[in-house]
Amino acid sequence: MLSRTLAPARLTLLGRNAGRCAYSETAASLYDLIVIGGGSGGLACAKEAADLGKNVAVLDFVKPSPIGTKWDIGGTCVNVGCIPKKLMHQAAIHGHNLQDSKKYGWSVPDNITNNWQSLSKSVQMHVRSLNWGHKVQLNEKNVTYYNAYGSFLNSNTVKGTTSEGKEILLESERIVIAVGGRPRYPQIPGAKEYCMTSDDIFWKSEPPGKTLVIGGSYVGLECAGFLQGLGFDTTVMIRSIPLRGFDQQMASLVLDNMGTNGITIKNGFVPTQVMKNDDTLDVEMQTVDGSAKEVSSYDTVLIATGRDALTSTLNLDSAGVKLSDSGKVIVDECERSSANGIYAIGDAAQGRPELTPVAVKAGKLLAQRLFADSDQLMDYTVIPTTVFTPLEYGSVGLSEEAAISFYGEDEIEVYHAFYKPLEYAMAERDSSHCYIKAIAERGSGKIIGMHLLGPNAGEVLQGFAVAMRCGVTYVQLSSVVGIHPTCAEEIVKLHFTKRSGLDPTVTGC
Ligand code: FAD
Ligand code: NA7
Repeated sequence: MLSRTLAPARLTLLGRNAGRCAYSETAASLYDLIVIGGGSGGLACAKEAADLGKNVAVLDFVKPSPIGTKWDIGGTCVNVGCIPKKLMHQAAIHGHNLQDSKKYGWSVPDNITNNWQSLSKSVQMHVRSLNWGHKVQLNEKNVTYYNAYGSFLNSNTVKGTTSEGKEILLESERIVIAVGGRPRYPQIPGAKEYCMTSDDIFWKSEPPGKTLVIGGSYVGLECAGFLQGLGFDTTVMIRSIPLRGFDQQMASLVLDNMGTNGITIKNGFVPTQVMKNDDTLDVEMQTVDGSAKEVSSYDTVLIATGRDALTSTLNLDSAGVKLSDSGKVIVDECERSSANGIYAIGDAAQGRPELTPVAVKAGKLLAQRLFADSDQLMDYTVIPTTVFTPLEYGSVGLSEEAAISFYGEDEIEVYHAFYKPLEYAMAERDSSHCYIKAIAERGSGKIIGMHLLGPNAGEVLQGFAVAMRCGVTYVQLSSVVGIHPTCAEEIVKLHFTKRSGLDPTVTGC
């Protein structure tokens, strides 16, 4: 058992529980569970443990970004990730639909424009309502919330430090690290001084104007997509391949579609310097092999070159927690770190898909294993996700490349189709990138990967992910009657194989 006989040098208690500021003692507060990080995973774990009757503390603290953006409880997803991103994506879709609506008989002016101030204000208000909702929920569940930065003193003592430098000590036999990550900056002059990241863009009050997005992955392509959709001249700089880790045929269709939508793609370039020039930013860039250099001016430069787990300031050595080379907490299948009683979930844990529902589920299951005699582990396989580019790309299971390398080309069958969404037909929208691919094991027919590029891909693919978890085969998939006229029905109608070499373009109804 833990003792309460620590001798903290200076303790000011900061907890807010059930609306009360409750403390002014000199001993550490004892909890059944301490969670460091009040984001997707940490809050889910804390609330589940509280529902199981446990005495839980959550520490959440946001250090401002290099250009000073800060936000409240809820973590990346709520404040600077999924939620504001999806809302801005939705705003861009509204613009597109307004243009289409003329074909549907609506009178719409030719030059419709988006008001960034108004959009960002609405987005920020929604985010603040979620911050408030999280605080209310913690309150209702009697979870003690500390707006304090947590670090370890030893394997069962955490020190919380507030923005005013006040300190508190907390003790528990069980501590969960759920600190997430923050954007990584390239080591070039001007990056931190003049550029912004996804931590800033949603909180920017002035319109971004002509924007360069650096980075060809998930975050970079999504941000570039909504910025262009909102009417800003947008360029994406990609140093090697787009959407590393995703199916590369799908990734190149995503990129082609973005190019068709008017986004400039600078392939094979890296930035070397960002300089301030009156009101604009001059970006010096060169090809990856250094053979060509150029300088271009932008109003905003948005860096999306990856994220680092926030583990370096947790004083993990004092607790015996080991990190991987990439700075993430090494965990086993039970989310246990190398230190007894210390666990890690979400983006800060090694080898976990960096997705909100993954962190949430892992957090809930961990609390159930710790406090409700559950032995259910988190299953990190067959996790669906969607990249919210202008044309959404939903994916679950293996990419074609991964399926080939795992099974061999002769052992898989790829069913595919180019299709035309009905809503595109009347609006005369380009549908040349609307494409579906289902990859099956050739022997059993079991579907091992599904990829959809089209409107509402996230909504469509969720149900198919359920089928995949149940081990659906191609024969079962094709036995289902479609819902007509939808894009989703094209998945159950797939019949052309890549092997056949036939044109997979869907014609007729
Ligand atoms: P976080 O949500 O990052 O929470 C960690 C919290 O801990 C933060 O509040 C942090 O400030 C705090 N903290 C850190 N260190 C300390 C400390 N020492 N003491 C106290 N508090 C600390 N995922 C999806 O599923 N769908 C999407 O559409 C999607 N879009 C995204 C878009 C963007 C732009 C980004 C950046 C991410 C997106 N993600 C998306 C990923 C998703 O946001 C993360 O996977 C998820 O938030 C991870 O949850 P977490 O609990 O591990 O960490
Ligand atoms: P990712 O997925 O790590 O991708 C980073 C991208 O940035 C990728 O295209 C990299 O190219 C590129 N990159 C990395 N360093 C540089 C430099 N120095 N110069 C130019 N380009 C660079 O990060 P994201 O931020 O997109 O997403 C992280 C997670 O957040 C993601 O999993 C989501 O769930 C949310 P490379 O492929 O290495 O050549």
